[in-house]
Amino acid sequence: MSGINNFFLRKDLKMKNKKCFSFLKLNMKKKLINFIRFFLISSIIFVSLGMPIIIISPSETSLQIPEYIPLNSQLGLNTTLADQFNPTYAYNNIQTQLDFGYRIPGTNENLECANWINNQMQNYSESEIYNFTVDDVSCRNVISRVNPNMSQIAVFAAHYDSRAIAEKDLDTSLRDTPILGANDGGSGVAVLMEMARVLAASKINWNISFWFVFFDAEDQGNSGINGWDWCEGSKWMINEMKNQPDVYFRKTQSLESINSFILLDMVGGDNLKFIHEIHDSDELRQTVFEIGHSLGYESTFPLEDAEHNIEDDHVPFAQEGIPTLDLIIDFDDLTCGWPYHHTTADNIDNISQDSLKITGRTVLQFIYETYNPELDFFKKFSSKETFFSNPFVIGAGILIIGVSIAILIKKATTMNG
Ligand code: 1BN
Ligand code: ZN
Repeated sequence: MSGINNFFLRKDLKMKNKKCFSFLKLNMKKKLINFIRFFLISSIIFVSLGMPIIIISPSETSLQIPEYIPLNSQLGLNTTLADQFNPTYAYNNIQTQLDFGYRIPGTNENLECANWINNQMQNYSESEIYNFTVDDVSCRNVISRVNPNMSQIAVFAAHYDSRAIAEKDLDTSLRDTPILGANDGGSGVAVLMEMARVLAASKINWNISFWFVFFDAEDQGNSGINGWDWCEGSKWMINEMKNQPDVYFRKTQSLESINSFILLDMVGGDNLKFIHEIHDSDELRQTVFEIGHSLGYESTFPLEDAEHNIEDDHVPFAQEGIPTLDLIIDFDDLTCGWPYHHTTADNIDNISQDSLKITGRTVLQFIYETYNPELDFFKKFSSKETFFSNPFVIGAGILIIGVSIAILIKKATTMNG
């Protein structure tokens, strides 16, 4: 009896074990299906989060190559926008800045220069000063908006501060003295002011806003002022634009409204040759450089060249996905034709009106060809920001991979146990 009982008991136990085992199997199967489901859904979310970035960023969105229309038909003038750029006016704008003296952040000379830029620009635009501090030193950026209320914005920028030390001067006894910054700072400001004059006089019904931005505190990194970094003014501005957009942008505008950002830095030296900067939009560079070629300035705008990495005022904007272009020379190459970078020889004697003209004419021609109001769409330039360099996408990717690994580890340990 007990033998029979035992037999049935064992059979019962076997049945129970079998049931339990198949239940476990079913459970694991379910878990596996759930895991695959989770993985697929996460992947779909991951890809669809990135999709808008892929869709928005490439250039194909609204490509329209404008046909050149002589401006006299729009302006009633026998000239083009580029032809109206007066290099002597630009040259005089440099001289006026130098007349203020050294425009080191926090000095009266710097303040007077900012006020002069702001007052001059009020003749052509709505111009405002934005105060900020770096280590308790008062600094200020200037933004001048031509045609300010449009939903798209083209930004043209330069820095107006001059460096506190001439650390590369051949005369070592002068390396602690400040530089005048005729080219390094002054030239970009001067060309922008002359461009603004031309644009305001054009009376074209632009349907884009033009911003002329004059940064303070760009040129004090590497012990220019102790403890300061390069580009303090532009870093401060981009943070403020993100934290307090209403202070900067008009209705319908945001950071995404910026169609292009072109920085002019050291555009007034002899033998002008602009570099290819690594943070820049290849497309924006190609567009501007080809226009330079079409105007006959082939050596200034080389279509093929090695890439350089310069931490200039455009970088904080490029890092936000804005298409940027830094028009700057290879200042470290002493054979480049302008060997006066961060020396006391960065003065008016080493400024070329021809280089100011080449830069001003090319950028004005870019404006005309890209933002001509007769175009249905403005070209959308791709930026260097890519899908996989977007912090949001990187974060989502890390999260998914982390959760997947955690689930796999948990699975492996429960299976072993
Ligand atoms: C450009 C002109 N810069 C300064 N004067 C920016 C810069 C940043 C230069 C880092 C060298 C290194
Ligand atoms: Zn400099």
